[in-house]
Amino acid sequence: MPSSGPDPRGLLDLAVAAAHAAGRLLEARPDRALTVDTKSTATDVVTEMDTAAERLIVETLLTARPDDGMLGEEGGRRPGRSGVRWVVDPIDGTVNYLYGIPQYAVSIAVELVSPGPAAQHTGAGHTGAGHTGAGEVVAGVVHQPATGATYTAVRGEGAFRDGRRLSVSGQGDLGQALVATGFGYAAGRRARQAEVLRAVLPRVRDIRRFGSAALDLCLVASGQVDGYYERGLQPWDLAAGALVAREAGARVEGLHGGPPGERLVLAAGPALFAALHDLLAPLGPDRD
Ligand code: LIP
Repeated sequence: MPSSGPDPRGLLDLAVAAAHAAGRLLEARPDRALTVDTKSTATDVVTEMDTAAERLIVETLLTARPDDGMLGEEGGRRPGRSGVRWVVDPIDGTVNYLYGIPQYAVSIAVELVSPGPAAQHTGAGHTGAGHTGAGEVVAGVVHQPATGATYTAVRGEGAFRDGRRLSVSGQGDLGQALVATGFGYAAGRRARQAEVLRAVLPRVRDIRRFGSAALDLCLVASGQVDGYYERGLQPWDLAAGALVAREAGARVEGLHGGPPGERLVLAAGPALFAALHDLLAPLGPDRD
């Protein structure tokens, strides 16, 4: 990062403040049925609280840094002029939130982008480990409002939960590995993902499907799951949690050395990564 660039630690402090403010809003949900819309399918939902939380996060970030770019899941998108872009998922695990299940998170990552056309890029999709199509993620926070847990990372400076350093598991035996995964919203993709799962399940200790990619990646970072894979993640699901996992010692990649992204995200400690990759690769987990 150019020495003249903004200090990632200061950017992280701002991200944590915005995530905590959104967490307080989300935990103070109204005592009535939430207004719910759908997106890609009838089960891909966005609630009024997703929208309100993103609005609060964007307002907090841009009040402090008005020239920054923004890529938010619920439409908070704008190019920037500062060389800094925020990647925001106001509720990762929206279905869990809707059902009152505490496994949901606020995910905010910040990337440094090269000024010029790339800085205008607001597309989804990762182009490399730590990149989100326009720059490199240098800091991130994943906050679980229901428990208060706050996962943080600055590139090159380790990963933490509530200030305590995290480290991935040393599990190297596939048959003893606890592996998290997730499923898409489209029936055809879910059927394909079930085929992959059918082949994986007998080969590992067990599977966990918690419902939040950002928290799944943080559980890899803390060693509370040994590995994670999922197809269909967007940059806002992935950006902060991938940095936390990598800074805790995980490999976070696609297949065959490719970058993590919508096609597939695979995360595990170095002792397990190759075995989990070689189990998955022939199954075509990156194809519908
Ligand atoms: C969710 C992901 C999760 C995936 C869900 C959903 P959202 O993100 O975090 O890993 O399995 O299908 O995509 O939609 O709650 O922000």
